[in-house]
Amino acid sequence: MTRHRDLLLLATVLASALGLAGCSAAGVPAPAKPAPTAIAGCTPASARLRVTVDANNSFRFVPADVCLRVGGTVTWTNTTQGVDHTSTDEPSLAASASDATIPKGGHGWNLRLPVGHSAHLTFKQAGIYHYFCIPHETLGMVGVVDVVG
Ligand SMILES: [Cu+2]
Repeated sequence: MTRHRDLLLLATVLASALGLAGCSAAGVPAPAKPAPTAIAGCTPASARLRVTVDANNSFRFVPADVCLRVGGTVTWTNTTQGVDHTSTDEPSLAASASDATIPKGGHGWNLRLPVGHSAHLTFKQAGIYHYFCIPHETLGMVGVVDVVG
């Protein structure tokens, strides 16, 4: 009986190892992260109506987390001297699916942010929007807008 259980355990471990090896060898992307979660402490009372996000020289959106009230506006500004950015929430353009999430009823976007330019967007649908910069997504240039009503 004990031996049978040991064999089962061994088989399970082997299957896991083979499964993992098969995934990385075939280049299959890692499973998507869990469903987007709200920004801690983001409530209608704490949410803002106007937020400016800098797209900076360090390939970051600052602030990366925005707690916005329904009907609020986010303005992205390229504050660099020579780096073009985008603000993009378009799943088909994302390297990682978890970097481009759109809540049900919401819309994605793709805003170009050349040096010295700004672009803004008004959010009418509550939910969590993960977005990224097309050329710098894999460097970690990602952000989230949590829209609460
Ligand atoms: Cu960028």
